[in-house]
Amino acid sequence: MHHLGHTRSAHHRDHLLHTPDAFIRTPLPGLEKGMAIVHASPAGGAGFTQYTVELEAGGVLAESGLAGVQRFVYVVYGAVDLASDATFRQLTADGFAYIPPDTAHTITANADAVLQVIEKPFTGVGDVVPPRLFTGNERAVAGVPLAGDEGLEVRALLPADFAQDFAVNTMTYAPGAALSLVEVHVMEHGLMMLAGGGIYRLGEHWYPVTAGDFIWMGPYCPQWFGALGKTPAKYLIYKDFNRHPL
Ligand code: UGY
Ligand code: MN
Repeated sequence: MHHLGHTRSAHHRDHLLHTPDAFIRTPLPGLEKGMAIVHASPAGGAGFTQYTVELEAGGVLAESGLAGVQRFVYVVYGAVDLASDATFRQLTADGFAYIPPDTAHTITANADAVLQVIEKPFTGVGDVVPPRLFTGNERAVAGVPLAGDEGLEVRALLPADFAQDFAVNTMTYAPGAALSLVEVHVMEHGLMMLAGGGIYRLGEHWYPVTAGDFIWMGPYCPQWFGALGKTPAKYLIYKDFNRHPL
């Protein structure tokens, strides 16, 4: 059906709301039998990339070939096999992998699969080296209440370690739960709504959001979320972390 010139997407200097009605699918080097929907990129003001990859059965995502770039992969739907020289792991729904820079690998779908992919150049500090490849599943990560709020659980998918120059968490809001303040911070965010919905405040705008929507928040973008509806709202959220801002 035609959208008659309307979209829920919005693009401002300090934030992007990217909704499925505006998604454009593109090929990418290293991607076979699959398409990418690029959400966040340096072209849009971000210091990282985040994109959705939709794979058919037998589809493969291989390394980007970009030197010094680390990758984080989260399985939104389906299952994939991650293979590198040293590793072979199956990742099922809510499974994830951290892949260090310059690591040849393939991610192969057994059946239709949907991934979130985040890439960031590794920022060294002192003699810190990037972490080794590791995998996990979000369902096995213990939730921690945010600031004592039992209605809002955070699951940290990456270890708290200065080797890690970014963080990826899930945040799960009980119906009616909300951030206790409007956050303003130097870190930027890439956010994919995984379930439920609510209202996201970004800068001076308030947006209804739902599963499948993506948000980029630039540094200092005022941000607040309140969950609406009868089921929990959940999102996957990236931030640059653990490095001096200068
Ligand atoms: O980690 C965060 O900064 C997170 N609380 N931000 C957000 O949910 N918009
Ligand atoms: Mn934040």
